[in-house]
Parts: sequence; structure tokens; C-alpha cells
Amino acid sequence: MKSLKTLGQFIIEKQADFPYAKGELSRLLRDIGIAAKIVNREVNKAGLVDILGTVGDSTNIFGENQKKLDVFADEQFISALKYGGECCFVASEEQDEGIELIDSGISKDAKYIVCIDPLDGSSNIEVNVSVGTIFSIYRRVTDVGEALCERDYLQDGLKQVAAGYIIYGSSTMLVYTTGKGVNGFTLDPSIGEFCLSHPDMKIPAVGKIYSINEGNYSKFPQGIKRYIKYCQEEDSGTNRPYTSRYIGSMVADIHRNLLLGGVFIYPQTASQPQGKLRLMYECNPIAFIIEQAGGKASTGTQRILEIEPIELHQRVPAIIGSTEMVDRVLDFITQS
Ligand code: AHM
Ligand code: MG
Repeated sequence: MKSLKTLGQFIIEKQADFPYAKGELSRLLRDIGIAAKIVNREVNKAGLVDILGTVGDSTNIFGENQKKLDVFADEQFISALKYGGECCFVASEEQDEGIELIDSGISKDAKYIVCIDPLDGSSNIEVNVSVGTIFSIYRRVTDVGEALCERDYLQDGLKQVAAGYIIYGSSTMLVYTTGKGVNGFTLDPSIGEFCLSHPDMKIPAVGKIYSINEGNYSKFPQGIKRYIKYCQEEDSGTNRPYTSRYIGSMVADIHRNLLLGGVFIYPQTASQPQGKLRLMYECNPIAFIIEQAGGKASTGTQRILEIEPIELHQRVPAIIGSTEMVDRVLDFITQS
């Protein structure tokens, strides 16, 4: 029988790649993995228990209704980070402000900042479609003992020390990078462990899938409209027409495209001039993972990882996926 490597074993083994590591990042990743298992348990029984629906009149700062599971996931991850002791500041898509954890005793010497989207694609929960968690980890810039400031939690994506996502799908997977490739782990429910199932993931340089909410077509910039028409044209040399696949859960759309090759696009629109997706919680971590898998991530005019953030909840347009396909989209944007 093939032996399994668990996420915990893999993290410890990889710690040797960082000779001065004291195990803090490993513990932080382990804490996130544990919270993910708890969230997974609740997501899986969402249809069975009375946990769906909106929480009273609770809305997040974007005016969107928060589903009960969003709140649950948010609480789980924040509490895992708080009691894990390795995170000094957490910024969550579901919280108006970032939360300092250094006052919580155990975290007072913590060196890491975490940005998290606890339950991405939450509009899909009620219809039993995959949702996900996305996280991003930075090292604090200020010294331990100093007050935390924007330099700590508004760092560009290139400064990420790790990033990952969990997809709660037909099976639950955790995919992460620490800047040395991307590895995927599938949750084995019989032993309650994430086990290495997708070592050294690579996104194909070109694929057949384009993922975009075409309902917004009339509001798209000219270059994007022309790219969509290009995808739909017949051309045997380039394997077109491409296939349109859009779940509406970024994690699920990105995960499929990572495995099969494809491009995911959430552009700016006439009504959302910066697009919809958040730089710190969604685009930076996904861009880091996709680049580490050999792909590309751009806003249309700039590499996502090079953006200097100006606020935690900042939105940016996103074109992410197989390198050749992202380049083709960029060609259409420049020519328009
Ligand atoms: P959320 O974080 O509020 O769930 O929103 C983000 C989600 C992404 O997962 C997905 O790609 C996108 O919103 C879908 O938006 P739209 O319905 O506009 O296509
Ligand atoms: Mg989200």
C-alpha cells in the first residue's frame, strides 16, 4: 500500500529548506489547516442543519449580506490564529478593520501578518456549490515590541512568505506555496488529515478554458469584449473555440484552471471601475500561487504582485492563469 504524507509531515520536512526557520511559519500553516478542517465539517453539513441564511441584519462593509457560514468561518480562522500564537495581525475580508492579536498574550512576540477571505464564493453555499478559503501570510516589518503600522499590513504581494487556498468541493483540498512551488493536499475524511495528493503543481502554459462572468459583457472594456469573441471563434490551429466555465467561486474556478489550463478574468466594468475582487484577500494570494505554478497574474496593466496596496479592502481587476492565455488577453487590451 502506498504510504501517505500528511500536511503536518510535509510542513516539517519542508522546514529544512529554511535553515534559520524556528518552526513559527510551520505552526501557523498547521493552525490554518486545523481551522480549515473545522470549517470543512460545517460546510459539509450545511444542508443538514439550520446554519444557512443571513445573520439578522449583519452586513459587511461592502453592504453584502453575510451568510452564517461566512461568520462561522471568520470566527474559526481568527480564533485559530489568535490562540496559535504566531500571528500578530489578521485582516479578514469579513471585518471592517484589521485585528491586532499582540494583546492576546500568547501572540505578543508573533512575527506574521495574515490576510484572509474566510469563505469565498459564499453566494454559492445555499446551492451546494464549491466554496473556498484564501489566505496570505507576510512577515511583520516592525520589530517585536514596536507598534504595528501600515508598513506591516499593507505590503505588496511579492513580500508574501506563503499563500494558499482551501477548496470545499467534491473533496476538500488545501493548496499552498511558500515560494518554492505549489503543493496540493486532499482531506482524507477517514483519518481527518490533509494528505499530499498533488505534489509540485504546474499550470499548463495554455489551456482551453476561459472563465468570466459574461453576464457583464456590455460593461466590459473593449479589449476584454474582443478577447471573448476571439475565444468563441473557430480555429483548429489554436484549438478554438475555447470552453466557457464559470462557477462564481474564485477558488473553484482557479483550481480547475490550475489543473487543466485556462484563464480567469474579473475585469473592471462600467459600474465597478476597479473590478470586484480584493487585492489583499483574493488576488495577491492567488497570483502568488499561480505564478509559483508557472502561470501569470495581471490587472491588465500591471503584475498583480507588484501593486503597492493603499488600503486593506482595495479591489483590482484580475487576469490570472496559463501564461500564454494571459499574454493573449493583454495583447487584446493593448491593441484596444
Ligand atoms: P465573495 O468574496 O463575496 O464571495 O465574492 C468573491 C466572488 C469570487 O469568488 C467570484 O469569482 C466572484 O465573486 C463572482 O462574482 P460575480 O458573481 O460578480 O461573477
Ligand atoms: Mg471573496
